[in-house]
Amino acid sequence: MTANRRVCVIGAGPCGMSFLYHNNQLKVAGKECADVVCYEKQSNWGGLWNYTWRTGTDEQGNVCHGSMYRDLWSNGPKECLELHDYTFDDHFGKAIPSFPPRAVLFDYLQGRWNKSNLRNYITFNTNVQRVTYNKETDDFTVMTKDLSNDKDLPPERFSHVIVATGHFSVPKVPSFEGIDKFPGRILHSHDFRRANEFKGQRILIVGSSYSAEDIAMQCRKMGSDNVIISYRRKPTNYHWHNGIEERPPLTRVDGSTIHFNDGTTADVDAIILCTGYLYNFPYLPDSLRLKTALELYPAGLYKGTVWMGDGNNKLLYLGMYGQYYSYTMFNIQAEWASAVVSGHKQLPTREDMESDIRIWRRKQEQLDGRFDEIAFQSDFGCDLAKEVGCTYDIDVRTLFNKWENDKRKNIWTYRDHAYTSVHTGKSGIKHHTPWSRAYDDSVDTFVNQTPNKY
Ligand code: FAD
Ligand code: NA7
Repeated sequence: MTANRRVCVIGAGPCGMSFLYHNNQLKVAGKECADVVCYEKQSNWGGLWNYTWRTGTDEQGNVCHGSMYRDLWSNGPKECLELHDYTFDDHFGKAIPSFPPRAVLFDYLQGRWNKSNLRNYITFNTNVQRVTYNKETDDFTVMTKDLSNDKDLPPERFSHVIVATGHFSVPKVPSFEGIDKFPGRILHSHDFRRANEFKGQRILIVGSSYSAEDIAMQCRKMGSDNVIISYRRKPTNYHWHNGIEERPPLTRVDGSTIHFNDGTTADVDAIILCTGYLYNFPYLPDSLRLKTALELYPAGLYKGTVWMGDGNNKLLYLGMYGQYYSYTMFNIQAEWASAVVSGHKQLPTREDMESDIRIWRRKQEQLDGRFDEIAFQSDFGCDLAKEVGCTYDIDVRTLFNKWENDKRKNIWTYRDHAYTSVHTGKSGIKHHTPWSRAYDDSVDTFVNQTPNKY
């Protein structure tokens, strides 16, 4: 039963797919649901999890979406992103270790999507070029392009638009004095594809967040000579050893010599800018466009979702926060969004929505460090869960706290720990090879626990 709602979902990554999943669940249950079309510019679903070797532009000459690299393993325990209605045991039929490689997580996601035949809702190789809100008719016009045939398609009208195009694809690239004369390779983490390329080299990593710590370890693991991580405002404060060290902000580059603001210098062969990403929605006009830095609760979105600018509450964003929680948060947010879109959940008055945003953003201002941030995002997830009358436990802050503590104890071994699923009560098994010596990231080697091939 469709509820006279025609919804355009932009992007078939984990967020867009979560929306398709929940709308389909309503349909299967015989409840009112929306008529949904999802446009995906790539030829497959999965968003960032759909690995590409390409950098720069894709096969059609558009900005390459992918930012993941070979040998990328989950940076959080799988038990923190496990879906209650489709556990890892359900998918693989057996216990697996807690920190899977990218391909294993992609396989898991696809299992749930295939089970509900969600591919049917997606129009692939189709780029959303422009979205406009029509005040008179209170709906949206969406302009798309068939990328395979280089052809603009006729405009389509929709009652709602769901923005699910991610925010880790357009690199934020700062400049530094003298960097233009640096003789070695300079790249942003968005274009990092394989650490082997940097074997035997001395590497400078700029930035101190997730990409910085993981790419530093990847490079050392694959044989880089040594790695320096240079922070701007906050050091990672992990106990770096084994060829990785942390230094303060870099002040200038002089040939291959890097100068840091404590007066020290270092000679390096390559610079990897792990300096984060820009939110980028080139298909949205200013009145519909979220403009923010990376935050846990960006301004202008009720429940992190409903756009408070133009669009009469019918433009919704998914996944636009900094992400401790990922799949489970996308899932609950999409469940909430599909309830709103299909009319099962009414929005409060505008004043109440604004006041709710203010409360969350005030709480966000008080946060001090990662444990606080984990608690904040857990509360946000629980709030959405309460809104949709969710009966399972979405709150895995205890697991996230353990994870953060494991990293603080030893950053090199945090991926070797096992965690217990809140849904099955079972623990992940120990992997046959410690992460620092595991060179084969294939599904077969990981899931079937066959020993290292290399
Ligand atoms: P995306 O995955 O980015 O998907 C967005 C989709 O929108 C893409 O398919 C894209 O092609 C499509 N699209 C974009 N523009 C258009 C357009 N104009 N028209 C049509 N389609 C369009 N999360 C974890 O949980 N664990 C991890 O270990 C982890 N590691 C990460 C490592 C890296 C290097 C990065 C960058 C992120 C990592 N993440 C990780 C976080 C990741 O952001 C989420 O897991 C997830 O991919 C976000 O899903 P999304 O749907 O919001 O966005
Ligand atoms: P993040 O988390 O946005 O981090 C960006 C880092 O880059 C952060 O440490 C910033 O320091 C630093 N940064 C930003 N601008 C500069 C300049 N100008 N100079 C020096 N350092 C700078 O991005 P990531 O890529 O690490 O993570 C994004 C996702 O990818 C995440 O979900 C992971 O799972 C993988 P700051 O603290 O702002 O001073």
